[in-house]
Amino acid sequence: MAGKAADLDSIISFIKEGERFTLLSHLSPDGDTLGSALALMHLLKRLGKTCEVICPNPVPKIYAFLPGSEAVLLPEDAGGYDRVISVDCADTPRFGRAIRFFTGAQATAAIDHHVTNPRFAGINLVEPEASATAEVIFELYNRMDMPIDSTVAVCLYTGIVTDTGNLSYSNTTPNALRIIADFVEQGLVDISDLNRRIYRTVPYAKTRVQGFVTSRIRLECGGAVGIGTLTQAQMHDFNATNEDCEGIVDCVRDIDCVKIAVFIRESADGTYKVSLRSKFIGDVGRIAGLHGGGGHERAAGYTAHESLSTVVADIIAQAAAELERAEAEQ
Ligand SMILES: [Mn+2]
Repeated sequence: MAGKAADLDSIISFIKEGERFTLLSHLSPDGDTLGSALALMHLLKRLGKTCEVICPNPVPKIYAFLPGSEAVLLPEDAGGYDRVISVDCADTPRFGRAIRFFTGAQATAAIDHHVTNPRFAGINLVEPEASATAEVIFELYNRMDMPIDSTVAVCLYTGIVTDTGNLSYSNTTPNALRIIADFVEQGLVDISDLNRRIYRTVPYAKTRVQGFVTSRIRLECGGAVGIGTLTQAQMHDFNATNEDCEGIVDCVRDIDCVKIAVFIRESADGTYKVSLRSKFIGDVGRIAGLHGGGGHERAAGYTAHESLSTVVADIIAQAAAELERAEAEQ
């Protein structure tokens, strides 16, 4: 049997053999980890299983429309069951303070699509060729002959579109498009309604803080490196939450001359969260790796403990060196 089918069947046995499950979503939850975990929760409940979804952070307001999102628990409100399935988590630090549920479980499984996933669970269904974990959950439904209704389709659709930049990034596979096409054909999702909820429902504070950062972007290396910064004091001025700062790095990336985009945001504890993007050239995962961070060629990040001016100087030097290295390699 092909590896993928065997891994799917291992997860199916894992599900059939258990009665109570804890599903874990990752830190700073996105549409894929939440949509996938909720779609899996609906599957387990239909099989008559007991199931809880735990996320180390509250569900972002923007994802409150996901069917079942009100059931997602913070670690302190959860009991923890004997079987744990992690969803869309590339490694165990992604569990944050929910890690005790994983380490304390009797049996563990992981469903994911990150190529860097070290297969940390007892049973691992990791498909790097899938656009999103939601695509893997879709395969699970199919292999179990479980019908997909509108509730599940909305969860899976959200996972796929949010991980593919609304079906526009290079990880947008024909399979992802086929899944969405089938959902539309069967009348299971209303694309314009979901597009409005996911992409055109922006808090006032987010729009303003984004404008503040983008109006002060600094270009370095002849414009090839773009840098935006935001301190806690500035965030307070705009009443902006961490959630409101999502996506600012993409605005930097989209500037025509920029090859490597950087967004540096101060965290409440005084450290700096550095988000990196590249387009066409330059491996930002390599830069993040120098700082103990993670990610891949086009999107990565790390936490810095130095002063803002040092963090800025370091990243300019490293982005320039990375562009030089990548250009020499071409
Ligand atoms: Mn994902």
